[in-house]
Amino acid sequence: MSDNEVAPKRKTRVKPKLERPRLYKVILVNDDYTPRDFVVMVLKAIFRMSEEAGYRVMMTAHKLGTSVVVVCARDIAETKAKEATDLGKEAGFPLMFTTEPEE
Ligand code: TYC
Repeated sequence: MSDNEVAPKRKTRVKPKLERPRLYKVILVNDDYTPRDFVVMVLKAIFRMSEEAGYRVMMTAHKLGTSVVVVCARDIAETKAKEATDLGKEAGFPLMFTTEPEE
């Protein structure tokens, strides 16, 4: 385009559509071996839960099989799930935290 030409005006607006990033659930999975106190300790240490909140989440997983611990950004969910699972592994327990996208 030479200097004295004018760029044609757009007829439609270009609006960049930024999808909101999906949130992820960290899920605590029950097992028959990890002591209850240890599960609560991990919930307090990794997820900054109070004793009461940790106990409630632990008992929900104990009774129902799984319990949602927290909902957050994917990278944080995956990092925390791994840190928490690793604490169990280091202590010789099969404690498991998984992640899944929220609906
Ligand atoms: N079921 C375990 C027990 O009876 C306790 C436990 C609860 C383990 C929740 C894991 O995600 C869990 N010792």
